[in-house]
Amino acid sequence: MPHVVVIGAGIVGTSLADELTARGWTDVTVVDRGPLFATGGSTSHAPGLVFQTNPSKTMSAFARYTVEKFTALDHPEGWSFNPVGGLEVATTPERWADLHRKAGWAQAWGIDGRLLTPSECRRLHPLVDERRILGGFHTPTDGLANALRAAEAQARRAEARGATLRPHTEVLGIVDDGARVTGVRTADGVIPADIVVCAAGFWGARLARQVGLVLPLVPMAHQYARTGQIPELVGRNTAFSEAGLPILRHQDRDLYFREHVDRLGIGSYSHRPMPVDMTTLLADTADEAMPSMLPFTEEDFAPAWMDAAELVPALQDSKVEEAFNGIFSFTPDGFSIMGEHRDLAGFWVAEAVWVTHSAGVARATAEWIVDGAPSIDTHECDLYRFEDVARSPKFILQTSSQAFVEVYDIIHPHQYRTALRGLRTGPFHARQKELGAFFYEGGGWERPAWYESNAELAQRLIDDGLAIPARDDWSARFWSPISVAEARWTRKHVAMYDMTPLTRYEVTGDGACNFLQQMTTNDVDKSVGSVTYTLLLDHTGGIRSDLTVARLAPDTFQVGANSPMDFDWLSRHRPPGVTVRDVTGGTCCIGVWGPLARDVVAPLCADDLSHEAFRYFRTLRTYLDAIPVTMMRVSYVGELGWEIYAGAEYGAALWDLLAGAGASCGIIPAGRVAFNSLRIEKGYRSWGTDMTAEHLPVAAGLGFAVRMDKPDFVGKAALQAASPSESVLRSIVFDDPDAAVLGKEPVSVAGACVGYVTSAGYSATVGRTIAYAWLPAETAVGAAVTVDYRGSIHRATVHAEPVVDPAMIRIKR
Ligand code: FAD
Ligand code: THG
Repeated sequence: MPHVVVIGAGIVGTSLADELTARGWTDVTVVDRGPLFATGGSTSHAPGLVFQTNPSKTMSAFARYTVEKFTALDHPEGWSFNPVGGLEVATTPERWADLHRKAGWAQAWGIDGRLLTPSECRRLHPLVDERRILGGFHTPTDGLANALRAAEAQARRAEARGATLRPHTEVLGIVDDGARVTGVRTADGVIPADIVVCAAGFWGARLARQVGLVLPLVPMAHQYARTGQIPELVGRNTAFSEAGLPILRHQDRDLYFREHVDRLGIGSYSHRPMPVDMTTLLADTADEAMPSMLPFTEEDFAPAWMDAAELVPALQDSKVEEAFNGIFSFTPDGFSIMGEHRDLAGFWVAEAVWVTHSAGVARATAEWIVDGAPSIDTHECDLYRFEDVARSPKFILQTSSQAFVEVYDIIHPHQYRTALRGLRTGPFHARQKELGAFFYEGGGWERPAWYESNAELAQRLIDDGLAIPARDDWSARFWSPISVAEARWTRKHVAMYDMTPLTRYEVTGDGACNFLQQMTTNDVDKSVGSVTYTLLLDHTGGIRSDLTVARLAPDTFQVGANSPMDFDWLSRHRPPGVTVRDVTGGTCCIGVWGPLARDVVAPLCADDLSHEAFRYFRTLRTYLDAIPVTMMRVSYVGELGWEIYAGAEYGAALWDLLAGAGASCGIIPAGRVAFNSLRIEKGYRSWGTDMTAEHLPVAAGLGFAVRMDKPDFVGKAALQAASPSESVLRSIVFDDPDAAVLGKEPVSVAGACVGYVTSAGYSATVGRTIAYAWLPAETAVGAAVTVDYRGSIHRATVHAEPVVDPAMIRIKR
């Protein structure tokens, strides 16, 4: 049995010890630098509010499991979870609208919740001044965790199964044999280990750096205050129950509240970000019992107190009695960090985890370690989700600070980062700026969403009858009617799309073909010049990504991928002699698509680009005019045309060449909003949004990319053993031309929630919004569904796929 050392006896480390030993891995040692269980880490004084509803399905599932697990824990001193319920109130129309969106997430992810009137809120929480609020969102299964008891109960259970707890044992270093961890070094010597899990809370980044890992987390101070006695609370609670009123969030003022018997605890995120420098913190507090507690900075709390007293008038006669600035981890995107070190086998991390998600993260980590993969999708938390650009100290600090500022803000699903922009620009950037591109950010890249230069064209099309949906304020953000015109023009004429940010790798070497055959589901061992659409599966058959694999030479492949996690997955499995190189940065790509694409490109090329000579899903190295390019006849927008790749140094010339040659055909540049709507019309999925590792290929509508007759590939055995999935990904088309959805909305049949939307786009071709939704497998084409979009109920109909061009006439001509 492998020996596991868990670093950290906070809520994460103890929960992990419990989950590992429950799976029979009982040779577990949990070490902590502090005493048990008030170790001095963040868990020691977390007030333990558990609000389960989260835009992320995975984070909500983590929280649901925490509630379920803590509820069932046994601790001699009392409850580990007190289900007082959760109440979030709105004091602005924007927040009230957003609580409707939140109610939608709750419904979609299976959390009980209801919107309440102001007086219903007051009945539930009599301290709230109902005149200040527009309404509230109540979740009866939310509540309070007693994190210290939960940690102790889980640790003791693990101990009873054979685990060892070692307080006052600081890990000073990680010991390895060059390839694998072999133990951890402490003042008392080395504790041998086959697996080491870093669950060291905000110490984690420092520890991981010793083994060459960058953990993008920032220890950040956050204010928590307890009031003196509040007369209105006297007699309501016992010392045992501590609380009976729902935990309360006043997100418009970055505040939360809980009861401590006859006092209130108030947490505030309304202050400036206070990142903590670990070098000085640990030097200053090394001898202290609670390094995670900094002195209270009263001046930061003063405005929060005024805001708190406005919502809760009972505070007006009270004051802060004890308070501190507590430290815990923030990450650039608010998600936890989970996974195994790629270059040092056996070194795992479970970091930046709230009490709320702790049991869920611990379970998924234990499954990952013991079974090889977590049972739910964890890609949002993956250790290798960060692009290089996102791993500099400056980037990590700025974006994590921003995440702190925005922790309770209303975040639009298409909202992009504003800090540290302009770091990754392709060779077309200057041209795009001249054309009035509206830039957003993705993967660190500046990406055009649409071009103002097309405004006149849009007006002309509208005058000629192109319908533009009437969008509400929310769905109109990060969207423009111009994108409808760009999409229409692509289907009628021709457009050029900047595909530079599409992640691509060069896979080379003697064993390259065998390697890709082994890693992916489709047959990629075809002739030089072939392109294959294929999937990466994990060992359970779940979809890790979808790729295009182009064979440029017998031992040279270009792989079109989705994220740094694909690079990670391929690199982990790469045999000696095969090289996987990310070539995204040094190259560029333009997609030229539309019925006139051949008219634009063929005159520039000495090779024959006719349909017969250059077939669909083929690739060719050639020249356009004098520019060396690799052309691929592939189209994510579902039109005739090519992805045209070149070295970045040729980019400016390539753009000008295509724009010039296309002028007589009316070529326009088009952006990502049009691109997204076209790919949804065509039935193409976007990995990470439409499908994840939680889904099997057939359920996601991707069975066609799996060759079960291929000798062997990762995930094949699991697919053979799999029973049919209960849900399938379907296209739905909205009845009302003005109806818009943005993703993650609950979908109901006959009034009962049966699924959720993944992605959506307004289709210029059919004049309606089309969305993907996970629905019960038995849902038939033609079935009527409803979608709850921020409280508005939109009707839609399940449509056969793809909605546009099922016969492939547009592409294969
Ligand atoms: P920790 O509890 O910090 O545990 C890490 C452990 O690792 C520590 O015990 C430390 O001593 C040990 N360690 C570190 N380095 C070493 C080493 N080299 N060798 C040995 N041991 C080591 N979350 C919620 O969900 N809801 C809330 O309402 C909430 N409110 C909060 C309020 C405050 C004021 C604070 C500070 C945090 C709050 N949090 C809340 C966040 C939550 O407390 C943390 O996210 C969570 O406790 C982190 O747990 P952990 O086990 O990862 O870390
Ligand atoms: N271009 C390239 N690589 C990529 C993408 C791309 N890799 C990542 C991502 N996008 C992959 N997604 C898709 C989805 C669908 C298609 C291509 C890439 C596609 N599908 C055809 C279909 O379903 O009809 C495939 C048909 C076939 O198997 O022959 O074209 O945009 N380079």
